[in-house]
Amino acid sequence: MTWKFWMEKKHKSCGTSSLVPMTPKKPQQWLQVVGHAGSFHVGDYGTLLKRFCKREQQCYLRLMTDTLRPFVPAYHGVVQRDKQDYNMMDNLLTHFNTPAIMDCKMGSRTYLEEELHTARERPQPRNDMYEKMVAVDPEAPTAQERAQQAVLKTRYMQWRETLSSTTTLGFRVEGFRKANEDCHTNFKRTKSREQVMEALGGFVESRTHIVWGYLRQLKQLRQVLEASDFFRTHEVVGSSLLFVHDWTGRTGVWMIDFGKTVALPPPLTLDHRTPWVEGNREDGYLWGLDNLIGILENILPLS
Ligand code: I3P
Repeated sequence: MTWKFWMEKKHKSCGTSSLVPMTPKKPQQWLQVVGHAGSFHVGDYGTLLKRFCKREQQCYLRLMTDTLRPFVPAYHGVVQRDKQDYNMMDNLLTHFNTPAIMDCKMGSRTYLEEELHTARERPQPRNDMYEKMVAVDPEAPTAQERAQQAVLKTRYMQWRETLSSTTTLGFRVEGFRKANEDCHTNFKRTKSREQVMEALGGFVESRTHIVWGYLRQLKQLRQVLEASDFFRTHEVVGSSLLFVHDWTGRTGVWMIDFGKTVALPPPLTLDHRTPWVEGNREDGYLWGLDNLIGILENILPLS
């Protein structure tokens, strides 16, 4: 589940949680980039409520005891609002002043192997995805898809992957919003290294110290990922890196969106760099992170 830009003032959350951070109570905002609108609410005490997903909850529970903990929003349990369950986590924007945010979807694949099996066993072509496809490229559907006016989700996801940099670089820019500006989400065709560099450059606006800040944090993250038990034992698909900075020069990078992150059957583990072939469950996450770091380094002026 990724994000779409929206902004919301603080709401009163109902339900309870055993762990509430003791940050001062002040009006909060949340900015969402691309994805399922209505999935988020701003909670009290610097928290964010995200529509409940069991798989995501399981990941957060495990991540809270993993070395990756500093790189994910702190998880505070399940709360209910208007009869809907939500996972409650830290609002990552709380400590920023009019932040700029960017969402990069990580990995060389954006659908789970199990989604591929389901699509074969019980194919359910979707009209909404057909419409999204022809809106970008009227020539993309096959004759059969055109006749059905529908495409399978896995086919749509694969098409999105090859149209963007997901297949060739192992990550893609989903969208960003600079401080006090409209959102930029027109990156479906941002594919080449040069195009991606231009998109990232547009987000950081030649602010070298911001790029240095992100690079330092991404390299720390890579080191921690390479040693993390959680990461070694999970297929991480459709997960994003959230980049946040503000005019004070503060930067932050966090892993978010674990709705399609799945524990592997022991003793299977992944290195997250080996190319995916069906059955090996590899997701290309670290390969994508290597490329992202390399491209950000190229944005810096030669010294
Ligand atoms: C959506 C995007 C989301 C995916 C969603 C797609 O396409 O790939 O990641 O949700 O599937 O529609 P787009 O970015 O082109 O709008 P999941 O990652 O949760 O599968 P959905 O429509 O089934 O929610």
